[in-house]
Amino acid sequence: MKKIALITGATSGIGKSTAHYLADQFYLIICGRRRDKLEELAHNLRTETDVHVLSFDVRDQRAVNQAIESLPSNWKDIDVLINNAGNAHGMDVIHEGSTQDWDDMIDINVKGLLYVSKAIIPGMVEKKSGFIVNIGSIAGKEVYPKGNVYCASKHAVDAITNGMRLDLNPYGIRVTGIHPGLVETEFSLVRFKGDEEKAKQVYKGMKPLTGDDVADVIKYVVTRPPHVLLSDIVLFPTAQASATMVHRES
Ligand code: NDP
Ligand code: 8X3
Repeated sequence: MKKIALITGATSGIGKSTAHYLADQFYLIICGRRRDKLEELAHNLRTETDVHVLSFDVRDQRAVNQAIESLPSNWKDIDVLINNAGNAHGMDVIHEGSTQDWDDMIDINVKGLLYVSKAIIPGMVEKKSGFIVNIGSIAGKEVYPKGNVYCASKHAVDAITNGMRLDLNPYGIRVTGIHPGLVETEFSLVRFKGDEEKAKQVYKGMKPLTGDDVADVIKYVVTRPPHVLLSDIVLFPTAQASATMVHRES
């Protein structure tokens, strides 16, 4: 029988690709705010696996708990948690940043990840098994100009990931941090508040990763034998050597 994987941020980008990549080996709980996109994805995935849709905002702890508690009994035994929901909001020097953007990034990328984890990890502890994959970023390993609060939120994800691995070690729960560089998804469109031209510039003259590239690595990580743990992975497109060094053809 297949195990159950829950993916946050499955309505687009890395999360959506991950749902497609995991469908042959897992039953899937797909999460996000945009229910129409989740229903469409579920419809497409159901040719391959069983799918349960949960629509909630990770910022709202009550909604997170209600969603997880609402799972039918045959969906409650979650084996794999992919904490992927998140975004950058804005890209400004620190003295010009919007406090709303700061709140959004801390509330979604950090507190949202914690709320979802708190709702699911106790079940893993009880059965002494489970797998958690936290999607960090190269922004969680380095800080780049105007990245300030987004980088802080992803450094927090890195620290939380390492803390989870320590605390959950006695329970046989594996915890992996995956830290991608440039991936072309809705990410830059969200960061630049719908400005398509600005979003396109981010990937100009280089070949970025796709959501599928990251999903492929996630699938590899979560399908290793039970005694094997890839703890921390930085994943770049070939044209990228660091957060700030990207080779571009002009
Ligand atoms: P997308 O914008 O394509 O996807 C973001 C996902 O997060 C969407 O499914 C969105 O769903 C969900 N999400 C955002 N806010 C909330 C919220 N408040 N509550 C619930 N779900 C939410 O971007 P990516 O696929 O690129 O991003 C996925 C992860 O990868 C993020 O954590 C991002 O920081 C990280 N990352 C991205 C990189 C890149 O270059 N693209 C590089 C490194 C890391 P919905 O809007 O429907 O709620
Ligand atoms: C997304 C990658 O370089 O835009 O986390 O921060 S970057």
